Amino acid sequence: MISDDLANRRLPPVLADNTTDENWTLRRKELLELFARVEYGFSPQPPLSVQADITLLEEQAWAGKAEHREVALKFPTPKGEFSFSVDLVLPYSDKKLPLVIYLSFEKYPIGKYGPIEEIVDGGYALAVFCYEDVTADKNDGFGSGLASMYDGRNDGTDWGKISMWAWAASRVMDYAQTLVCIDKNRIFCAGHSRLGKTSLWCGAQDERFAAAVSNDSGCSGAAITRGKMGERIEQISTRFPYWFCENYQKYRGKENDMPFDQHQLLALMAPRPVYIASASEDIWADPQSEFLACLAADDAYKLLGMKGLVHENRYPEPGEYLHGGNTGYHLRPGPHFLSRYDWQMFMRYMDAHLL
Ligand code: GTR
Repeated sequence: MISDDLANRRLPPVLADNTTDENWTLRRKELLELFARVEYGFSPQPPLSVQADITLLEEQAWAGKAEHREVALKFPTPKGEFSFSVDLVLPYSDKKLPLVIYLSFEKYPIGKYGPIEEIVDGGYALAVFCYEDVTADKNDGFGSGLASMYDGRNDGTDWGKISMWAWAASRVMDYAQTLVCIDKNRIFCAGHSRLGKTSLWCGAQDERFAAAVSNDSGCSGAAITRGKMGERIEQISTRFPYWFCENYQKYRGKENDMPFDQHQLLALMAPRPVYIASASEDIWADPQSEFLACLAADDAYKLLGMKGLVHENRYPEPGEYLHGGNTGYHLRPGPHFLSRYDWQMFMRYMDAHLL
């Protein structure tokens, strides 16, 4: 029984004793602060302005169905101007477009993880950047890109690279706010694996995102850490210490002592929708722990009089999807990957929930 499995994880509660629907924003603030302090690190204030210079314009992109625009996003930092490249694909339409801000492993046209023609045919605009254009995915002493533009690393709460990539996605959001063809109420972020972790942290912090999607994000992403199979804090913080703030190291082998767990990260999206995708063979990420996190996040939605995950009292079968509530979920058959099927599911869910 999944309800028993969930109880056995002994999770810290989403709601404090005194949380009501009226003061949910206070609890939200408290949890956000907690995640910044102990896991991902605090991000700087947004820049005062973001400027976008168009560096390439293709009017007949993707079978003539969309405009492709490459822009250099520029903004001031403590050590001068920083810039990274963003690609926009804007389907031709007389209606305002929903937009996905996609955090990508690859540069445009984003290869095997990015079925752009399907996204265009689905009626979604796309804004995409390659995460390593922001800062390298390396333990480089925070010496590359955006990381090198901010001073001093003095304490355990300084931002890790997940926070940096998430912060960059918010700069793309700044730019998206200026685009007349975009429906500002239907912008969501999405990412796979380490960038699925990033997408959740981005959506949690920046309420301009109407929803967040995480694909196969596992450890330190959508999966509950307590009782998790596959990757644990010990492993992730040894291989990728720089993804997190220094404080996260304290919880190696001490998951049960954490004052938080990842279901609370999902709950930070409430009342906005959150979508979690798992893959049945992705043992390292642990689909069951991702599913239980969705379930455990329900308290926030229920508090607000909304449905969280609409489900039965059992684990989903491969190929099943749960799209009835404000937490969406699917379990794709197969390994760790971001497939066309996953994208189709995201769009189908967003069509129904981003109104
Ligand atoms: C793995 C890492 C996972 C996941 C994955 C990925 O090596 O252990 O947490 O993020 O990389 O991003 O592909």
